[in-house]
Amino acid sequence: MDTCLVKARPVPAELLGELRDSAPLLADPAALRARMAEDGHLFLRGVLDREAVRAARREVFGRLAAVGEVREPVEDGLFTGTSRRTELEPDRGRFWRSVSEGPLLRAVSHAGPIAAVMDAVFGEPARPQDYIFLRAGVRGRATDLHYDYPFFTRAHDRVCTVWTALGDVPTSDGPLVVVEGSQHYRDLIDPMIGHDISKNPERRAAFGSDAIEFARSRGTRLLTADFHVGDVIVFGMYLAHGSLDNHSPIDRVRLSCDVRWQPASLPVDDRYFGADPPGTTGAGYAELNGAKPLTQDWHVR
Ligand SMILES: O=C(O)CCC(=O)C(=O)O
Repeated sequence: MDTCLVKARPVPAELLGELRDSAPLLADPAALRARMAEDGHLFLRGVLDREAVRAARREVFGRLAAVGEVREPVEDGLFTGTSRRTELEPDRGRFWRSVSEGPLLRAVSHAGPIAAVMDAVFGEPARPQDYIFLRAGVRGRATDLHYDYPFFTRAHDRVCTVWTALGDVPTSDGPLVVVEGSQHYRDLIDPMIGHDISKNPERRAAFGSDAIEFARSRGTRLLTADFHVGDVIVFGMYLAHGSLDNHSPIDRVRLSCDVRWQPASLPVDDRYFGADPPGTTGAGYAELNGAKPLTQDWHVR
């Protein structure tokens, strides 16, 4: 792995680990579920159709190229440093919704191999939320550590996040990072139970300390990997995660999506389902960071 940065500081070697590949366990769903219960996540290398993922990447970056944000050839995902999105697409939410509903993206995020993977993870037929968090992150961007519980457990907690690298995402480009063992941090998890972020937005989901300080204080490690086309990571609502900084030396935009899946037999949270889902706050796709034009002013947050 290349240098991993958090808030522009390298993660010390003793606080860093590599995600272990659980893809071989797909042949044994009981063992797969045991691994999920043990680790709180499953890193699955090469489980998606690589050509389909590349097609999804071209589809999304093609839309960003049309608003002046990404250079040709679009599959390289290089940021131009400027944007004409606001003038060309003044309705941010509508634009982002249309990008998020791209058929080639959906063929990867909501159908194909991932559906069988998630049936195996739950041990019963699974379904994805319609709402998708598509993330195009320029250099300097990162996601603070948090648990997903406050966002997605209004109906129940048998919900998993599937985070998909839409292209290679080496550690220099700021891939997902998880906190090893954080599914056991009762001091953080117990007070979170019943916390619904949209009912109590002033109580932040993110942690106060950055990922390096947090890992050090817990005597644990941050786990990540050089993600390749076709890789996904699946994790539950009780695993702390965030991302590394994107410090791509060539200004490559980190492209990924995350979608929540659940057993099809269980009730759904209406906010994330339907033809035009309202999302966490009710603003639909307009509420997502992805809906904002890419700018060089991104700061790590
Ligand atoms: O992709 C990221 O930067 C963060 C993703 C995340 O928080 C999630 O998938 O729940």
